[in-house]
Order: sequence, then structure tokens, then C-alpha cells
Amino acid sequence: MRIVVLAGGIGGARFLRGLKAATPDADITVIGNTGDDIHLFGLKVCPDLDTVMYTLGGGINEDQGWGRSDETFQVKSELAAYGVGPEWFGLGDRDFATHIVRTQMLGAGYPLSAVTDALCDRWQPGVRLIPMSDDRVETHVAVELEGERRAVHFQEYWVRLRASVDALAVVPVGAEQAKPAPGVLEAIAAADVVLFPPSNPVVSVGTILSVPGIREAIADAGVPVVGLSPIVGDAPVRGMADKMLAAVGVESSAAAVAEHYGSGLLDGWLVDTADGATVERVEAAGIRCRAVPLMMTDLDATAEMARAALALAEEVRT
Ligand code: FO1
Repeated sequence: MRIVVLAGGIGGARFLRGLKAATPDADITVIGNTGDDIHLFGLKVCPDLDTVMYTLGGGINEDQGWGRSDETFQVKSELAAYGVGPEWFGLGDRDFATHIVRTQMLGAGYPLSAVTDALCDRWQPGVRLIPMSDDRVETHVAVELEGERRAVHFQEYWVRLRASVDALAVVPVGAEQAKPAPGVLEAIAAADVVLFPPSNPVVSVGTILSVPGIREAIADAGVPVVGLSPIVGDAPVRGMADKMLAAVGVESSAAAVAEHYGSGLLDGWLVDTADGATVERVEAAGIRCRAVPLMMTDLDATAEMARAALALAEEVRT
């Protein structure tokens, strides 16, 4: 079975671990969000690609869900000693090696998709990880700070500001001019099923869908598209997705996210058992809906979620 997954950061990566466990013989292609990418110290950092690669490759800092395990921060503290910031983004020594290799290869003319393949050669994530685009797309967030309206990089909003101020707008800068990376449209066209994991519907899945051609390819693929709600009981399971949803005028609820994706895209939607009462509303939107446990408490629970998503895909397959 060929499965395509649109993944962002921590939630998407953890879901993929369960999907791999549930479908050991499947051919899984992950289309990774690159809107979170940031350039620091002359290096290109790709948080969502690295989180998928490290999580599935066994190098992730499990508690954080990002960055490397057994990390040290000598380079970071030396940079701070030179007064070179920003200090609010915690890059570890092991993680720096990934960004150095990536930046060196980009500088030599390799596209991000080839660089990602090379990095995955080491990590063997057990899926094919393709960036949504080889072109630069960076999510910026419009905020009001000290009475002044400004656009800040997503990472500054997420990490320095901790989403403590309202996001007035979320803009994937460069998306309109971006093209799907090589292999993205082909993977979607060849897929037996497309999954939207419990990633941030605005800045992760939404950003991937903002690359011209990707949303259309999925909508026209003629195969089941099934998503899992990142919102349980009107709150994000992790992260601050509610802040991002508010920026695009979507209420923080499992049903509202399904409606936001729309029945033109989604055939099926899994909500947590806590949101069982909302199944009817989702089905009224033309999206088949089931309530199952959606807390990724351990590998078995996550594998169960993946099996439920694939079962729903078979139910809606025409
Ligand atoms: N998240 C934080 O909350 N604090 C950090 O200092 C931080 C550093 C960091 C470094 C590399 C990396 O790949 C991810 C990092 N993240 C950090 C997480 C990152 O902001 C998020 O994982 C994604 O951008 C959102 O999915």
C-alpha cells in the first residue's frame, strides 16, 4: 500500500511512528512542511524536516519532540559569548552538524530535496521524506507589539514570544512562487491513501497545501483523504494550534478544523472520543467521521489511531 502523509513537526512525526508500526509493509512518503525553516548563523535550519528525520531515525530528543538526544550547547554558548544572537532558539552541537551539512550541500547547488535524501541516508527513517518545495517558503506572523503592527518569523512567534500575543495573520511568504518539490505530485498521484496527521492545520498542513498544485493534486487524486484532529475537547493536544486557528478565523474545535479543510479535500475525519458529539456536525459537512481515542500516549495507541484512519479510508473508498 502506498501512503502519502502531509507532516509538520512533533505531532506529525509521532503519528508517523505509529503508522510505520501499523503498516510495516507500506510504502510511506512524507511531504514535509518547510514553512518553519529559519536561517541562523548563516545556516538553514529545517525544524519540521529534522523532527520527522530524527524521530523516525531514532535521534530525537524524546521529551522535547525536537532537536537531538544527548545534546550539548557549547557552540551556542560560544556564540552568546560573542554577543551573536538570537539566544532564544536552542541549537545544540549535534544539531548544528545537520545544518552545516545541509547548508554546505545547498551552497554546492543541491536542491533541498536532494539534501534531505542525503541526510536521510544516515538516519534511515523508513519513509521517503520530501520537502513540500525546493523553493524558499517561510511563515511569518503579523502581531501587534508595543502598539505597533509587525511581521515576525514564525519561529520568533512560536519560540521567543511563545504565541503569547494574538496572531493577526499568518503568511507563508514565497508560497505563491513555490513549486512542489520533485516527487511530491508523483507520490500523490500514485498514492492509495493520503493522510493528514494531527499536525498544525494552519502552519503545517496548511502551509504544505499553500504550495500551488499540492491541494489540487490531493483533491483530484481520486483516493481517500483522511485526517486526524489535532484538537481534542476544543484545545490543541500540544502546541498552540488554537492561536493559529484564530488567526485564520477558525474556532479551536475538531469539527471546525474538518470544515476548514473542507469536503472538497477531506473524505474522512477522526475525532477523539471526547468529541463524539461532534461527529454529526462533521458528517453534515459531507465528511465521514468516526470518534476514536486520539491521544498518542504510546506506540500502540498511535498505531491504533493509524489503523483507524486506514479503516476509515477503506470505508469511504468508492
Ligand atoms: N522549540 C522551542 O520551543 N524552543 C527552541 O529553542 C527550539 C529550538 C529548535 C531548534 C531546532 C529545531 O529543529 C526545532 C526547534 N524548536 C524549538 C522547535 C520548533 O520551533 C518547532 O518544532 C517547529 O518549528 C514547530 O513545529
